Amino acid sequence: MLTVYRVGGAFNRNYSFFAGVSQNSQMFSTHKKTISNFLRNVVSKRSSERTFTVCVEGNIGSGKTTFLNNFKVYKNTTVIQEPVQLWRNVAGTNLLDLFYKDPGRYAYLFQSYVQLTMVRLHAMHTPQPYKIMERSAYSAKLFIENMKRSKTMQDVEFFVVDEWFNWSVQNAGIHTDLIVYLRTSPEVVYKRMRDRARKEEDCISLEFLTQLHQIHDEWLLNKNFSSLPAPVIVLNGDKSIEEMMSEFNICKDSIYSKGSLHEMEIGDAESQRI
Ligand code: TTP
Ligand code: MG
Repeated sequence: MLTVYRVGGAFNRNYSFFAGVSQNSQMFSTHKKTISNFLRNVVSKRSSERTFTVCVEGNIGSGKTTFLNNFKVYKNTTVIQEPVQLWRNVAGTNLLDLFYKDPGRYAYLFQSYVQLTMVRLHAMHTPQPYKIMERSAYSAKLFIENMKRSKTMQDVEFFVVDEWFNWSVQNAGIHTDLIVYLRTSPEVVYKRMRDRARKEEDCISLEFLTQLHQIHDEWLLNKNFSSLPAPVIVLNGDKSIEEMMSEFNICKDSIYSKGSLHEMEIGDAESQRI
């Protein structure tokens, strides 16, 4: 059964910490405690029952795969990268490529498959106590919402994929304990995407990335898109790979030490946050 954590008042107060709103020292110290307590609560409650699942979300090119790679050295953790390779070879067909070449024709088919592969990864039994995933079935929903808004997908196609999504959430053992949102600016991810040059993504425009950015923000920052399945940590994904290491360390420590963040680490990182 799905356990839904809603982000309540306590975590909303934390958000100002993550957003880097300037704090006086007293407030800052209160936030440190709140975050520690909050994460300790969430992590210990979930990990005592079953695998603790963290989903890393963010725009195309926000650095999700790189962020996940850092977890690979930990033997108590299963790292599940997004199955882009599967989408590129569906019974010998590159569905990702077909989708970008003819979105009107292939969006529904592509998103159906994306959703199936994501649900399978959620449902996959992993022996380790921690499971870190690139994206989730939830964020695949952001893409279909964007396709509906841009009329790439017909309303009825959206309806069917969305029904599958709703059914899966209720019945397919999908759960998330914590979401890490690598929040980026569209211009930064546009440049990264051009630099990495994944061939199927040649046609992606800055406008498209801006739409996806907005919808990620609606969901994970403004919390007015659809209900959140778990608490959210927002990190500044615009930073360089080297700078992201300090962000990673905070996440890692708070997850593995069941939420007990060390004061020094929080203090160090605060000034760098968005
Ligand atoms: P992302 O899921 O954003 O993965 P990424 O590897 O590009 O991100 P990062 O650099 O942060 O690791 O996108 C993979 C591709 O799949 C991209 O072209 C967008 C597309 N996609 C959809 O079209 N629909 C979906 O539902 C999802 C999840 C991805
Ligand atoms: Mg990736």
